[in-house]
Amino acid sequence: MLCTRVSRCLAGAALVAAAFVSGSRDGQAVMVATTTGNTTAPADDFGFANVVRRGGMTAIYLGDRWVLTAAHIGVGAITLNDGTGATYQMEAGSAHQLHNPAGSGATDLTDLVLYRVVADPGLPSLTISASPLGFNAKVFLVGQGYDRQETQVTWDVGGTYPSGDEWAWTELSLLGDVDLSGRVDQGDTSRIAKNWLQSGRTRADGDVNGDTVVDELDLAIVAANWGNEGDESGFKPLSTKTIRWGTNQIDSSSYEKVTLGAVDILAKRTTFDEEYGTEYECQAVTGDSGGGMFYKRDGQWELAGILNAVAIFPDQPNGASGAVFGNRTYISDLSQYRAEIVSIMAAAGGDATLAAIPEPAVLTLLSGAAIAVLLARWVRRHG
Ligand SMILES: [Ca+2]
Ligand SMILES: [Ca+2]
Ligand SMILES: [Ca+2]
Repeated sequence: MLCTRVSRCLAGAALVAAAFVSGSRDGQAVMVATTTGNTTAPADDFGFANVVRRGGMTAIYLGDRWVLTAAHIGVGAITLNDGTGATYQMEAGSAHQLHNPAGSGATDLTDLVLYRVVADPGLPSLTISASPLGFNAKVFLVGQGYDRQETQVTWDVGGTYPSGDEWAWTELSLLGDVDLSGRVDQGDTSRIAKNWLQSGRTRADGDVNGDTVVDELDLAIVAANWGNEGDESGFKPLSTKTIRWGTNQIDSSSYEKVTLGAVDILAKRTTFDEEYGTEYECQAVTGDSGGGMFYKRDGQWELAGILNAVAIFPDQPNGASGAVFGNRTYISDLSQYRAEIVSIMAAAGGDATLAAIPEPAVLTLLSGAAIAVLLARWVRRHG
């Protein structure tokens, strides 16, 4: 049921291909609910170094000088995420926008582009998934999206919430919610009463203001926020970006055809879950376009997808630059595109004679570039 509504909303809503310009383009990451880390390869490395910067967005280095990214962010030089800032220019005329498979009922072209860089960055080659991921498959998502603020935010949402598309968001203070029930209420005053005038206490004991003493100052904060109960919660972005990985699970069994402006993608979907999330539950945000989805099948890491789009709530604060629980990430299912990728790469032949000649980063050329961001809105099923 929900799938139907989402698909309809994605198709019917005005998908925004916005010119997104920011003064800071020096890095970007998926937002992870449980950490602001994950900016280096995990112990079981899926291929973190192959995730590179493409302007203010992300691309994946496949091997043999080939790069794969989202078509809507455009082709061009890539910059490695290894601290050297080594940049590799695109080989002129090497770009191929990929096609949806015949018979898929989708548009001819899709939101993926494959191209070559002029020199070998010396990174390993990736394996592209030959078969789709199943429901609940645990995946790693990685990209150069906005960093998040440290503290989780809760909003009261009015307007037509929870249906319709005119939502009015008001940030709430749940400071007095010392028992973390999601509401400032009697559970919190009970804790305060139990520890009344005690010192050496923590927030969980009722010390709301952090002076370690439970007293009328804490009670006053609880009173001021009494009854506050959030409708939605999530994270606001910082202005900085970093390549970061997170985890999630596929929550669609087959691929979905998702329309992004003029093209369709055959996509897998993840949802940013507050409860029952994975260890590093994550959501793609602005800057993650072109990032990768990695999956370990029978002990072998695969590149299973490319991050293309997100679905966010109506009038969501910070748009696609923030992450609210319930948001979704749409990821091209590369098993649908593998045959074309492999045929293009094979036709060009390998090139072992090119030495690795990294050029210095030219960050000034990248800053201020117009970058398309695809936004999708959907209306959440309630209850
Ligand atoms: Ca409470
Ligand atoms: Ca106190
Ligand atoms: Ca999830």
